[in-house]
Amino acid sequence: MKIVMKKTSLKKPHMHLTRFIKPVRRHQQGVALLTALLIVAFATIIAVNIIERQQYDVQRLQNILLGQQAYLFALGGEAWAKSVLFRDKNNSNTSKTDNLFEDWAKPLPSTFIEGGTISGKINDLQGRFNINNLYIKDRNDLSQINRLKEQKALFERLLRVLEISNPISDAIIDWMDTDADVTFPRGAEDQNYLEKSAGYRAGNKKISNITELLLVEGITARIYKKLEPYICALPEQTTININTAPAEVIAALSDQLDLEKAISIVENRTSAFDTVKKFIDKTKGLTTNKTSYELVITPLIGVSSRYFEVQAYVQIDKIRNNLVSTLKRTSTNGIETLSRSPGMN
Ligand SMILES: [Ca+2]
Ligand SMILES: [Ca+2]
Repeated sequence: MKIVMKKTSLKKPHMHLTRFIKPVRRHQQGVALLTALLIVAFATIIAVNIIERQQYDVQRLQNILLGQQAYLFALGGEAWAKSVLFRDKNNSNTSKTDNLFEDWAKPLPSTFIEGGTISGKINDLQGRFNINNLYIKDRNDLSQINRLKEQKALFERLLRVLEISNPISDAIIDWMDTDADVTFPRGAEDQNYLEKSAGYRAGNKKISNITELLLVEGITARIYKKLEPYICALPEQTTININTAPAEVIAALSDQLDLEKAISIVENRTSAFDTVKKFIDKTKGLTTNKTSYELVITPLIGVSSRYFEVQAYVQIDKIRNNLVSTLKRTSTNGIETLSRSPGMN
């Protein structure tokens, strides 16, 4: 028996399927290509972001390193100042007085350093009024009361010279004294400060940085700006060095002086006064009552200084570092750093 296999044709339906499948596959391939392109595009965007971020991080790191380098150079400037002041005090020709003809008073001109420049200068802080001279520890101590009276009168004369009409001295005294009793008539204590929208209390201790004065009742930014070049905040009572004080401070030393007379004193300061007496002898001709002039001015002045300020300016690339340091001469003629702060330029 012959089995006849019936030929079945698969060709026809297969061809039909192919015709059907081909457009679908092309469509899928198109989608896959688009997806791949999108992934590449996204990956590129992410990669670009990462690179940009890395570049930003690298730049930031570079700036931090340059900033640290600039700060170290500024500390070098401070060390330079210390060595100049040390030499001054340990040389018999320059140790007796501190005056503007000495080496320390000559600014350090802009000098090249690796990658930039450094410049700096030393200012005598005792050429200014020390705001902590208005600090009184014990109001029962007559000598402290008398000293405060003299210093308050000096400060109020300085306010007049600077044309500051707000009576702010009582509020400064109250800010620093340890009690909470309001000084008559213009004082201010805790109750004045607690009433403010962001209330705070009086410092009730010596001022460590003159910017603190901006918290004191009656001291506006305008008043502070006028006062700032002529005041300092030192940890102990100090006299004013008549060899370095500007005319405004000299004018405030006595009621019998004024800015015009003080300018002539400063302009004629062609060499150092090595004693307070020599300064008084030279200037008393400008006054009407020589005895009272001498009496008032003697406890207020001196011819040398223990406190100095160093300003160091460093520029490396686009990075700038300004450092202001307060230096103190120790009793053994050494120099120590009392404080450091970023300076303005
Ligand atoms: Ca000196
Ligand atoms: Ca007080």
